[in-house]
Amino acid sequence: MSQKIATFGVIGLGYVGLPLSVEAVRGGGLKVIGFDVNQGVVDSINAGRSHIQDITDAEVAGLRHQGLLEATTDMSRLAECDAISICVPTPLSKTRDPDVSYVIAASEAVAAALRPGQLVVLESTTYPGTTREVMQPTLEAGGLVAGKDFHLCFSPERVDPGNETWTTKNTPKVIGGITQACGDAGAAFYERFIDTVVRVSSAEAAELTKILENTFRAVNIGMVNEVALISDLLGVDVWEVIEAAATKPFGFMKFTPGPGLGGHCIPVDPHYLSWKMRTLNYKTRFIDLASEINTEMPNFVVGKVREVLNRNRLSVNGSSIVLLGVAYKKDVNDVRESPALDVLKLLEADGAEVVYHDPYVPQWKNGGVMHQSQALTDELLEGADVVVILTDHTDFDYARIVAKSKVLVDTRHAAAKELPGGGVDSWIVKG
Ligand code: SAJ
Repeated sequence: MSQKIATFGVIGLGYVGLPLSVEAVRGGGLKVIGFDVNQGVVDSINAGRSHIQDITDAEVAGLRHQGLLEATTDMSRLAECDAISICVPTPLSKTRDPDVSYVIAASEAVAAALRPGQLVVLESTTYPGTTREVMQPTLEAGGLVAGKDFHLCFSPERVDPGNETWTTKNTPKVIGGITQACGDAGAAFYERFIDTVVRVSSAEAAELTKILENTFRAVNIGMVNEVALISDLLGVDVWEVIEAAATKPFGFMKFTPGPGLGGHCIPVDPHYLSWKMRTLNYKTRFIDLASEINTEMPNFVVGKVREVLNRNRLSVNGSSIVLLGVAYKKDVNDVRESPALDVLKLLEADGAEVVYHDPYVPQWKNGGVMHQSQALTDELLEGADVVVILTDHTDFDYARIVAKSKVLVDTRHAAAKELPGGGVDSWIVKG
């Protein structure tokens, strides 16, 4: 059946869906119809432009020119697709519970167009059970049966934004079906354009695999952030300790402390598992503790700003602070869940006058206020009471930042190499 698949539908043309679409055309000889509710995204792709950092305009324009990629908001055209992947957001609600409304909306659109022989795959990170408990009933409502009339699988996305080494094509792809026949069909399909397909026995196993991957990161980042808090109390340089531990050639994996946990994956996905386990009366202690420590880090960073202002007999109130980097991690333009949001709010709550510079984020809407990235002039650095490095973008000129800043707090250990003698402590580089 997988060889008969000629037209591939991708719902959600974001950092997962657009690269998946491009790879399916390039490697799988497929024609792709991309579906998105955002007319601007659809128009941009149909005009041969990419709104995603990892895909160039030329790649989109080339596929458009060959007539192998088109985008639409018309969900009825899902009937034209032999295979459909759902790559929509799975955020947390305001009450920090899973919000699977986008998955449900996409499932309902697929159900309305479902026909025998189609393959449907959910890629959005979600709690174990979503595919079988939420998607399957929605898709079977019209009388077709999963594993018999159509196939239904879960296959987690593993896109690492900005990672040029590991791409959609060469990152191993895990997949599990509602039935074995579903898994067979899904694996055979992805094998047409993804180098390595890893088959697991069920949709639940695939869903939990992804949550394990991201929980592993959240918990280890939480652990290393706690080591940073401990080192600060002990007067030990946490960066020195981590570098030394990382010399161990086995049994250790390096994670680094920072201003907190950002992105729309790592701070979010483990809470999908916590929520699911609460429904089974189980408390996911590691996830909850890691979250407690990670969400403490912005406050710790602001404490360092207060500390260095105090050393200079200045109050936070009325001080001028420059944040360098507001994206959630280096070399990306995404500010979702960025710890910079929390640092800004805490400093402004104390009356500080805060501006930012981030070449990846020309403007930044925060709390209804639109902030503009300031040009990184000598005057900006020299005029600040405190400069705070929040995101260690590769192309920052750290030597200049150290030279021109009177007082510098570095939350990423990015500028330390410019001060061989070391700073005041692991965080206050100049003060
Ligand atoms: N962070 C630290 N210390 C670390 C590593 C990361 O503070 O040692 C912070 C980062 O600054 C960032 C957050 O954690 O704010 C998350 O960073 P991340 O490196 O986990 O990257 P994400 O969220 O962009 O994407 C991750 C993917 N990244 C890596 O594996 C390196 C991957 O786990 C998933 O494919 C992706 O989440 C996803 O979509 O689930």
